[in-house]
Amino acid sequence: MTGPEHKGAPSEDQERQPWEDHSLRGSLLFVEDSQTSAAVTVHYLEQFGLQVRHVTTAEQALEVLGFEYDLVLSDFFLDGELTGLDLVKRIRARDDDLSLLPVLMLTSAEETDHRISSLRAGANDFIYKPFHPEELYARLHNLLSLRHAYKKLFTQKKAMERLSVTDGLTNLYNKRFLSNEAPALLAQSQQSGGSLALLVLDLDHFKRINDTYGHEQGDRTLKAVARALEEEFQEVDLIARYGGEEFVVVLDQAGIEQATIRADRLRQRLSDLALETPVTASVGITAQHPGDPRRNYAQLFREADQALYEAKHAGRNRVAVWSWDADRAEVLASP
Ligand code: GH3
Ligand code: MG
Ligand code: MG
Ligand code: MG
Repeated sequence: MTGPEHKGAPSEDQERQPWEDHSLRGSLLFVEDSQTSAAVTVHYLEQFGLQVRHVTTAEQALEVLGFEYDLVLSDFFLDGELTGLDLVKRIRARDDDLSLLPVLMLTSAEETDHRISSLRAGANDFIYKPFHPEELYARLHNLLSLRHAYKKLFTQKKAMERLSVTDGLTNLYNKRFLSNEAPALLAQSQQSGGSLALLVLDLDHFKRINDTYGHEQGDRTLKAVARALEEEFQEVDLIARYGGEEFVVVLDQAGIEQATIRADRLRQRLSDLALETPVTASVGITAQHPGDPRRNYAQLFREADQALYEAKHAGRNRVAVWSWDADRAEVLASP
């Protein structure tokens, strides 16, 4: 397949060329208004092993641009209002990670100004038309290698970020995340005039489970409790394992009555778990009401913790609620 714009195209009886071995990986958005030039280029790109989406204008390219692409290959002059240069500028101006997509520009050898302006606008590289397929292959290979390395690092970074905020045993958020996030949630809730409730939960006589059935059974119990928490508080963004057998739930948009009902349902859920080693929990609750910005997160936490202490003291397996009026916790009727 030969064309006026392409040098070095292989003929039927020639040996396979190195660029024909389908060794490139990736998905490419190809912007070219000339149909003949596009047909030849797409042929090569597919031989390289790439998945290709071909459009003829920058406008279309911007419309379909998405995270599935690894690279944009664009002609400089295009049908439509926008040029390849405009396309680069718009990609680089995005406020998401698509702004980092590699762009390879197709220009003619005489278009020095366009080449310079494209590079200055953020194009990563350019290639002259007519191009030799091996040169196109080499330039794409370089850009895609960097792209794949970047994506791998990005995935690893995300995994590390996730690990740094979660608890390894239960997969719930950890104390560090809670300490950063809960005050922010409280501030947001205060600004928007909403309510927010805080639950602190501690398993009862958990040490006995470890002592009697072993640490591994204790771990399985902790995981089962974590799943029960996730099921009861499905819509909640912040459920954390605060310590060994202590958990915290931040209930956004909930007042004290609602939080109390939910806590009692959770208690019920735990007793319904039918675990090899049954477990109960004591829960302390407090809440921030709209128009009551007096208490900060640390104060709320102290109140919930004090309520938890009262629940333990009153015999465990129960819920206690902080009362502002009495300035102490009130234990709900025993189960
Ligand atoms: P109380 O009702 O007063 O809360 O009694 P408790 O036995 O639950 O309280 P205590 O704080 O004395 O014991 C908590 C136990 O939780 C002690 C510790 O061995 C256990 N624990 C903490 N983290 C883990 C863990 O990751 N796995 C297991 N299996 N046990 C843990
Ligand atoms: Mg063109
Ligand atoms: Mg404890
Ligand atoms: Mg305990």
